[in-house]
Amino acid sequence: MTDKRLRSFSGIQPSGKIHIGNYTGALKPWVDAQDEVDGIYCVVDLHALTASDREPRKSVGEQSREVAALYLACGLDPKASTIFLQSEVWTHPYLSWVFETQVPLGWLTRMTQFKSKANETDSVPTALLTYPVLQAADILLYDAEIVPVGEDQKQHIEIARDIAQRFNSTYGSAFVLPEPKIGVHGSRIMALDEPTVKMSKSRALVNRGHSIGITDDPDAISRTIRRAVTDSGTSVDVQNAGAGIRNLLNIYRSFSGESDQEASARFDGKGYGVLKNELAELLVDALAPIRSEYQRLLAERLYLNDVLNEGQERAFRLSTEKVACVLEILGLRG
Ligand code: AQP
Repeated sequence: MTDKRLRSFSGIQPSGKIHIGNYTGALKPWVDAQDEVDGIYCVVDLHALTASDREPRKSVGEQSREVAALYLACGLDPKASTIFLQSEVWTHPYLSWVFETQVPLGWLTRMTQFKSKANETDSVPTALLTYPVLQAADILLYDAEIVPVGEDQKQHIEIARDIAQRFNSTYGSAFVLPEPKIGVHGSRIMALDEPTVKMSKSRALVNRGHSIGITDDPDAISRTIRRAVTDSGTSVDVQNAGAGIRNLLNIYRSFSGESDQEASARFDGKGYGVLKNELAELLVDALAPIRSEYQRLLAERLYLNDVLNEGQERAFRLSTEKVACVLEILGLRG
C-alpha cells in the first residue's frame, strides 16, 4: 500500500539554547501534526557551522545530540517520524553543490537573513551566503510537500521552491515544490529584553534576559518573565498594546491555546504583574515535563544512538535515490 500522507521536512540548527520561539514556531507544530504526515526532522548541524557565536563550551556534536534529545522530549515519536543528524547523510552537501552550479548569485545576496547576519561580522563565510542552497537541498532531497517553520524562514522556503522550479523547467521534473507551513500564533516570538527583534538562539548567548530556553528551570523562567520589557504604562490595554505587551500576550496564547478574544478578555485592564505572573506559571507548567524527559533521555545514550541510526538509514536511502535520479537527469550517469 502506498503512503498517502503528506511528506513534511524541517530542522533546527544546534547553534545555542533552543528557546520557546523554536518550540512554538517549529517543534510544537511538528509534534501536533505527527500522526497525519510522514515527518522527516533533521538536526541541521552543518548549518550550525556558519554561526560565528556558537555556545563556546560545547562541541557542535554534543549540542546536536542535545537537540535530538529535545526533539524527542517535546513529543516527537521516532516510530512516527524520522529523526537524524544532517552531517551523517552526505547527500545534503552533495546536492547543495549541484544546486550551486545553477543558482544565480543575486538570488542569494538579496536574502534578508544573509544581509542582517553578514552585517554582524567582519569576515563573512561563504557558507553564510550559500546557506539557503543547502537548506533547499535538505528539503528537496525528500520530496517534502510541506515545511513547518517560523515566519523568519519563509523567504528561505520560497527560494527552495524557486530552485526546484528552475531545475524542473531546465532539466525535466525532478523535484516536488515545497510549501512553507507557518502557524497563526507562535510563528514569530519576539525577544523578551527587546520586543522589536525576533527571539534568537545566537543573540541569547550574549544578551541575558533575551529568551526562555525550553529546558530552563522554573526560577530562570520566572526571573526572565519578571524582567521582560513591557510597554510604558502599568496595566494591559489590549487595543493599544505596544510591542512588549503584544509579545507577552502572544506567548500566552501560543502556550495556553486560548483564542485572541479569550486571552484579551482575561488580561484587558489588569496590571502588568498579573499578566507576568500567569504567563510565568503557564510556562513553568508547560515546560517542566519536557525538561525532565530531556534529562532522562540525555542519560539514555544508547537509546538516542538507536533513534539517530535508524533515522540516518531511512534518510540516506531516500536521499541517495533522489541523488541518483538527479545525476541521471544531468547526464552524469548512464
Ligand atoms: N522567534 C521565533 N519565533 C518563532 N519561530 C522561530 N524560529 C526561530 N526563531 C523563532 C523557528 O525555529 C526553527 C529553528 O530554525 P533554525 O535553527 O534553522 O534557525 P533560525 O530560524 O535562524 O532560529 P534562531 O533561533 O534565530 O537561531 P540562530 O540565532 O542560530 O539563527 C525555524 O523553523 C524558525 O523559523
